[in-house]
Amino acid sequence: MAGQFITLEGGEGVGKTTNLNFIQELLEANDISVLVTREPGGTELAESIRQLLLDKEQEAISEQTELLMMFAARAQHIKHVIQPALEWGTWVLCDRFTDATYAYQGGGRNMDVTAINWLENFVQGELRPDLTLLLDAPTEIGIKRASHRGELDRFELEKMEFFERVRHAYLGIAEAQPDRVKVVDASVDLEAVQAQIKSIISPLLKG
Ligand code: T5A
Repeated sequence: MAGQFITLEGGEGVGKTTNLNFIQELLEANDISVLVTREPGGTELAESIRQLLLDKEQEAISEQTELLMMFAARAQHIKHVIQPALEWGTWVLCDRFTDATYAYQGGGRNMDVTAINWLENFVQGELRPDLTLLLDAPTEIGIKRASHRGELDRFELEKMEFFERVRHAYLGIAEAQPDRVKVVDASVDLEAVQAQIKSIISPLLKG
């Protein structure tokens, strides 16, 4: 049986990485083999692209370049990591995927969504996540949490309005695709966030 493809999404610092570990433990406790990965990244080449994308010290990256770099990294990641794992029956838990492109490049940067849609079909074929957890919190909360971790990257230096557009775009995706995208209130304490996540994941474990 093919593995399930689960993605975690949300604005900066909402707690994706923290909760990814929690979900991994939940699945492994149920004898499910899980591969944890992230975007942009997940292969050596894609991680190099990630470094370029997050680096704030280099020449300015145009919006088109940024979009193509996201999908170049994704193409590599799908071909060499995600697809083989799913075919093998391993579940894939991914920190961000194409919803992030719709939210950041589409929402944040106001890029044409038809271009993103074309690239999604070109790079992914029919591959889409089976389940997406959208960790949602007011923008200020996420930025505050992220800034406690140290130096900010190229995206984290964007203005507040940018992150508001990102959040709005994410919530729009969740509204349009309620079967796939489940919204988790990430503004509450970690224990309460994880209780919500557990109630979403548990039915999958029974299946
Ligand atoms: N990007 C990515 C695009 O523009 N387009 C794309 O297509 C893709 C795939 C990648 C950047 O690339 C952009 C988006 C991003 O800007 P990233 O590292 O994936 O960067 O994204 P970040 O949001 O920067 O990831 P972070 O690691 O910063 O945030 P997380 O993972 O959401 O947050 P986490 O778990 O590290 O938690 C942050 C802090 O908050 C605490 C944690 O302990 C930690 O200290 N915390 C809580 N505190 C209180 N209550 C809770 N409920 C808490 N949950 C976590």
